[in-house]
Amino acid sequence: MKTVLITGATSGIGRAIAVKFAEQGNRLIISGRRQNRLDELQKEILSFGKSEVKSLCFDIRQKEAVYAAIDSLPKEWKEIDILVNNAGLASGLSPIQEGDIDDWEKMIDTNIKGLLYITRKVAPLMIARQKGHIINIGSIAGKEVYPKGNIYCATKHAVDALTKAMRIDMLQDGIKVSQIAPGAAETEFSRVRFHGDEERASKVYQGYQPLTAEDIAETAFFIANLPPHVNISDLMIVPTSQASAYCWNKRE
Ligand code: NDP
Ligand code: 8X3
Repeated sequence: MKTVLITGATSGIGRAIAVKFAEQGNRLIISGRRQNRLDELQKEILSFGKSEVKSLCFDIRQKEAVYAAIDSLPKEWKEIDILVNNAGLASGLSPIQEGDIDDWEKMIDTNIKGLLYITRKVAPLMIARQKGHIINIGSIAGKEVYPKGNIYCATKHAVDALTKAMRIDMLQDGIKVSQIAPGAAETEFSRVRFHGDEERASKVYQGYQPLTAEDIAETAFFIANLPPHVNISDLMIVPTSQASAYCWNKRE
């Protein structure tokens, strides 16, 4: 039984990863800001009867809250084997000259700074045990830039760079660091990007079959369960209908 900490487990990809690891009998630490969603997921995981679970409710943008949450874990729960850095969002889709600064700060604070806060707190726990695996959820937007994607793409390019940096810095400590870079997956992602506009969000997934959160959970589980001498450093997963960040085969 491994101890797996997943950020952004209240929805989409993070939730699917939590369910997958719980079904396979791992010990889960789930986190996010929505306590009701954490409660509901905790209940579901416990109903499998295979797993233990703790939930930590915090905003990953708040360094003190992140640190306090990890400090609050009992000693044996601090032996985190796998950290899945998944919490993240896009907010808005505008040309840079018209961008909303609040949207920009939300993305930078969550996708870069939040990921760094929790990594800074958890990595030393792994290093102390000379054991651990960090899986960062990047994006195809961390490999390419598309029209109006500007700041979101920049934050995911930062995740791409930080994944490489973490792997180098923790190489001597035997810590695995991997990135999964998905293309379009149907989750709450577009609803959040378009500030709750359901109609606009649903159009993003029309005319082709997007990835599901479960597709990415399967990938994360595969990466996490390879032999000790094998690390998938970087894995891009896209819908068959998506060839690049802006090249699609869509039915009208
Ligand atoms: P969802 O919106 O469904 O899930 C996002 C998760 O992140 C939620 O659990 C949310 O929890 C959490 N989160 C957001 N902001 C914060 C915060 N400030 N503090 C703590 N948790 C936060 O989207 P996805 O599942 O699609 O996104 C998961 C990751 O996958 C993101 O990093 C995203 O960039 C990436 N990704 C998504 C793709 C897609 O097409 N869907 C493709 C490529 C990458 P809560 O609101 O409860 O805090
Ligand atoms: C999410 C995928 O293409 O909307 O990272 O940026 S995309």
